[in-house]
Amino acid sequence: QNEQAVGRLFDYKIIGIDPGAGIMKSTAQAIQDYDLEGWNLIEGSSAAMTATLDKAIREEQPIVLTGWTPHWMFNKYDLKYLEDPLKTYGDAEEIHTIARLGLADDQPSAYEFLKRFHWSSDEMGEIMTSMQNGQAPNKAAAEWAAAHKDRIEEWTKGIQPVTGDKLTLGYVAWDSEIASTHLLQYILENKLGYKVTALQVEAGPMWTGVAGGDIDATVAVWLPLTFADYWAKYQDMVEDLGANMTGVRTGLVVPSYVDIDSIEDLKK
Ligand code: PBE
Repeated sequence: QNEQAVGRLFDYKIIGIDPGAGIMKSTAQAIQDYDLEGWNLIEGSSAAMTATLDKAIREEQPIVLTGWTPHWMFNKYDLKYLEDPLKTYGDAEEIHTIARLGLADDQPSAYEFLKRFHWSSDEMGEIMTSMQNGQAPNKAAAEWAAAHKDRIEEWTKGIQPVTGDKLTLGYVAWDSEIASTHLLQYILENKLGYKVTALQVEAGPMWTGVAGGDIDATVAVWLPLTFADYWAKYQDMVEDLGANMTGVRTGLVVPSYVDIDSIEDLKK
């Protein structure tokens, strides 16, 4: 490979997350679409990726990684999305809530609450930032709930509480979904009387869990693009309760000091 090539600066590596994530699939597609010959997409986890990012930034090294918004990393570091002229990462995405078939009949209170639940990326960002500052997810969620009683009231008003019924929420350990799932757990337990298991799984088992009925619901479904494959496969086996957040985004991200603006530039 050419000594001057841009890819060399980055060691031909895109730092990714868990292999089941939709963004890993979009990024494999981006490598094809943008003809990024010789580039490797590195698998890992959200936590490993942000640790690698932190180190690169401290050393002011070039790095390119899979990124999504909302995410605390955009508050903590000076980062930018690379332009995506081929729209491999689609346009704005939404985060949907899906439930297992039959939840509406079996657990109408949880179902109604999940259907109503809809918030903004700024609101989610407050929980993520508190987690990032070292607060445990359940504590961060409880604090957020205490500070936003009006929102909790909107989401739960008139819903009949239950007495200790069990409910399982599935999620993947992406920072955004850790935040949302723990908030839901908090509200379902403290306002609606459920006993909630927040089950951390990989993306594939999250979908098969809801489709098979072992998981009651998840708030971690990025559509239309990020989870297009899983959606195509499982849409008839789950119920879509609609978007819980709109205007979210995925793509490739670099620190602002990296002198590149578009995914196309990676090929140079
Ligand atoms: N994400 C965050 C996920 C969905 C939530 C963008 C990393 C993904 O499947 O890629």
